Amino acid sequence: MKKVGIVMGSDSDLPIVKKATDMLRSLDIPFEVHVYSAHRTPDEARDFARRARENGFGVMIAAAGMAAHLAGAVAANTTLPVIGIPCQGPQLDGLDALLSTVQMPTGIPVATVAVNGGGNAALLAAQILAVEDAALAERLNAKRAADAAAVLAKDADIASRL
Ligand code: RP5
Repeated sequence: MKKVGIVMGSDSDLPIVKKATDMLRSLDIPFEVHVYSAHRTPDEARDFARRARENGFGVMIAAAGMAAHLAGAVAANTTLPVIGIPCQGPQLDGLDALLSTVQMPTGIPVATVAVNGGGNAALLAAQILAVEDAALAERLNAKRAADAAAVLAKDADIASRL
């Protein structure tokens, strides 16, 4: 199976990235994680993206906060699909990172998930890989069914809590 390549701009983004790695692990999807910054280590971020396809990656996830240019910088250097996670920083509630990640120019797309949306980033990566992987698609179907059953259990219980 193709791997998911994950980069974060700082180790301070780790709690958000952990949501993604936990989800990937639960779906038996291999991944590799790095701390590469678009601003502090631009050469390493660029090289990882440029070699990603030949190194066996199928999707990239980039998590960054504040002036969050990492997902765009990765996307500029690969034609693999890139998923951006805007991470909430100390100011502006993550709106800075959201706009920096989502507002990409035509030609260099970044599929941007919600602020701090590590879980959905992993699920979107899984769904991309599942286009060509029937066994993974089955695992995703099973997760959807389990999630729905959990909601219906809450529905059955809600009246007793009022
Ligand atoms: C961004 O700046 C990182 O992705 C992080 O979210 C933010 C702050 O980084 P640190 O100062 O915590 O290393 O590049």
